[in-house]
Amino acid sequence: MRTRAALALEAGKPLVVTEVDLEGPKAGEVLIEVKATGICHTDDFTLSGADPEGLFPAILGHEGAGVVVDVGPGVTSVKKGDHVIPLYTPECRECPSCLSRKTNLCTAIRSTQGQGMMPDGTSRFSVNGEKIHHYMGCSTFSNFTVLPEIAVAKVNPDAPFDKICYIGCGVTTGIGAVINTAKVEIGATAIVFGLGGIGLNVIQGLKLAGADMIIGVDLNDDKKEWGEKFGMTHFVNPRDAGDDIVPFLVNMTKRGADQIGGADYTFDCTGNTKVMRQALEASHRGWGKSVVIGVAGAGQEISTRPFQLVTGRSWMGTAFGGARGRTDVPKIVDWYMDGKIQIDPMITHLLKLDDINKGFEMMHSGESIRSVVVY
Ligand code: NAD
Ligand code: AHE
Ligand code: ZN
Repeated sequence: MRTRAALALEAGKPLVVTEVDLEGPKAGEVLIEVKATGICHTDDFTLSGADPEGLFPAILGHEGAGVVVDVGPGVTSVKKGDHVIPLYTPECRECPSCLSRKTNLCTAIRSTQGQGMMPDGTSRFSVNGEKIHHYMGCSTFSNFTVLPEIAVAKVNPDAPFDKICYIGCGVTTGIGAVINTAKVEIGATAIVFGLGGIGLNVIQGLKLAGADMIIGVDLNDDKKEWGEKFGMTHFVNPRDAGDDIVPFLVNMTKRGADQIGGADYTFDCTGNTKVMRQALEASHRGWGKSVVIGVAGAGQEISTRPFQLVTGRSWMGTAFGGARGRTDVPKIVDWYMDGKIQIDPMITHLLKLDDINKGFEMMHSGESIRSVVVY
């Protein structure tokens, strides 16, 4: 079949909206009509050329929602007409990682996914016979796409596509980082670095978990109002914090008889390795947990004095908020439908596929929180 898609032809160049050829689903695969897709900073990261796994030409996009329109042989868990969210972290429930119950990082199809292929090592997308790579196993910047059945979560059919697509990455990553990865408790103190599409969901997760002091840090003062909407109690612009933001934040979080500062939990949602270090060092001596969420480019490394870890801080990371997609994503959709979490205010712009490059521009300028393309 033919479908419209935004093609990433080469690094650093705008996407090109065009018709592409799409083969139907093979064994164990499903064909999805994508109804809406968010634009995440990770799409921009890969398009920029900084992603060591980035492949071109490709169809990017990994934050979608849609309907199953066809299934390949042997598919049993979903059927035509089901509403689904594509999962860049699948859940096969059979691999050693899934069975370990210690991680959400299913390994069933990770190697072919990283090569921009379906599990059989081929691509379903092409233009004039030339292969186009899949991206993160999802390629939601195409009106129709093919995914393995283990990489789709069946969700409540009443849920609006243009909102729940955000659960395909940003919402789940932010809230999951708090609940699944950091396991934040009632009364905790926390610092969130970077108040974009992910950081605001970390704040929303901290509020849900019952954190007391929630400090947001961003270079953009407009993010103060945004953070406060979701439960942030204090805002710091690093430019107003003197030469080193770490002692500033440690001082802000001083409490107890010994007056040792530092937050119980810190989260990097910037992808900046210097900020990751600040986040670790602004966590509390003895028990602080610092969670890396941001993704950094090829060749970038994090560093700190080992003393920071010797004195009891833990440096951890999370992908997709530690969520097991087929199990957890339907529940998060229900939380949204039950009014337990907010999504609507964070979706600041709805775009047509033809205008997808505007979504990237508004992400760069800080004008948008999430832009969503509606097909
Ligand atoms: P975004 O562009 O919406 O937000 C980034 C925010 O960080 C902006 O508000 C920006 O002003 C702020 N910022 C940038 N540099 C800063 C600095 N030095 N100090 C303080 N604030 C700074 O991006 P997003 O969609 O929220 O994504 C954030 C990061 O998370 C990206 O690196 C993205 O690739 C990554 N990500 C990771 C996962 C995962 O599973 N680990 C999932 C989604 C996104
Ligand atoms: N390809 C990059 C890493 C990118 C990365 O870490 N991606 C996250 C999801 S970001 C969603 O917006 C992820 O799921 N990581 C786990 C995995 O298996 O990729 C690189 O640096 O090579
Ligand atoms: Zn993402």
